[in-house]
Amino acid sequence: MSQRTLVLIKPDAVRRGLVGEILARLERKGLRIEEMRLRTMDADLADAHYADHVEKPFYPPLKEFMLSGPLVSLIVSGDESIPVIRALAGATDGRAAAPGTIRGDLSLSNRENLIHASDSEESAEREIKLWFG
Ligand code: FUP
Repeated sequence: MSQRTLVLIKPDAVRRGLVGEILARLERKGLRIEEMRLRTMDADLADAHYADHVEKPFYPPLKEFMLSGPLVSLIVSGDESIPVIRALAGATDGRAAAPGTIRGDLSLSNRENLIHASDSEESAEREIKLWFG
């Protein structure tokens, strides 16, 4: 079943010149880029995007990181794209993520972990609305 999902290529990836590498992995998998935009997040969007995390102790430094520079927001579609991209991204903590995944190959951090991808159909719908209206 084809699904649409929200992907963010985070500020660390933009700074490190890894946008092309990450896009290439999504494209080579056979996923389709429907929308793509370079932008810098603002505080209100961060609070809305991370509504589940705003009360957590790691949120202030996470917010600072997410606002620290431009990121690439995308709508990506494809068969089962939500679980497929979560698998390509790997575990949250780059130090623990499996080799072969984006985070496992390219991140050594639990915060600066290069990519966000919606974790369910409900969050994909909510996040696509937030980022693309
Ligand atoms: P994920 O779904 O893998 O992106 O991870 P979560 O939704 O659990 O967390 C969202 C973001 O919060 C992560 F991408 C990175 C950040 N985070 C931290 O900075 N510290 C933590 O201990 C956990 C998550």
